[in-house]
Amino acid sequence: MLTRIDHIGIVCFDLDKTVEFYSATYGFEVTHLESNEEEGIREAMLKINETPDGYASYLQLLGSTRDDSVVGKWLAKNGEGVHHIAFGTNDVSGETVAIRSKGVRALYDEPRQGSMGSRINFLHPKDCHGVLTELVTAATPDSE
Ligand code: CMX
Ligand code: CO
Repeated sequence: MLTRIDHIGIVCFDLDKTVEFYSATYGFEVTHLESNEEEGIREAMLKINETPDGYASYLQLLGSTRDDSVVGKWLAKNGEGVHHIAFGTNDVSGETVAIRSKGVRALYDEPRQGSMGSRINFLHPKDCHGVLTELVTAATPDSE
């Protein structure tokens, strides 16, 4: 079962300036910062609210450290803006199998490591009416 919006992924040209915008304009606070050199991504997680399933919803602000990263390529083609939506579940593997059986392509055979120790997979945007969709099992309830 998918039980929350885990996060909205937003790609930005300048991560620090965008964090400042979300903080100054809306009062959202960064609860986690992470870099993934392999993926060429820097990210900030801003917690929006706790959710009834014991976890939380976030904005995931994504910056690129390399032009050839997924985020770098997206920026070159589309500029900054909303990049993906992520749904939370207790069982990313089981959900991926169930959704794949409905004819939706998952990008990875097995879940991979996501931010804050989560396990994640992605559903192809072309099979989801134009929305890149991520499935997330968080590491611990309301982890920060
Ligand atoms: N949302 C909607 N559509 C998208 C998309 C997105 N984020 N990214 C690509 N597309 C569409 C493009 O518009 C394009 O459509 P057209 O052929 O009609 O023009 C098509 O998909 C192919 O796009 P592309 O630019 O050639 O991109 P790629 O196929 O190389 O990559 C994807 C697309 C989804 C496979 C790639 O973005 C990917 O592997 N994503 C998963 C990893 C990821 O997004 N990491 C960053 C976030 C990390 C995190 O959340 O933790
Ligand atoms: Co994400």
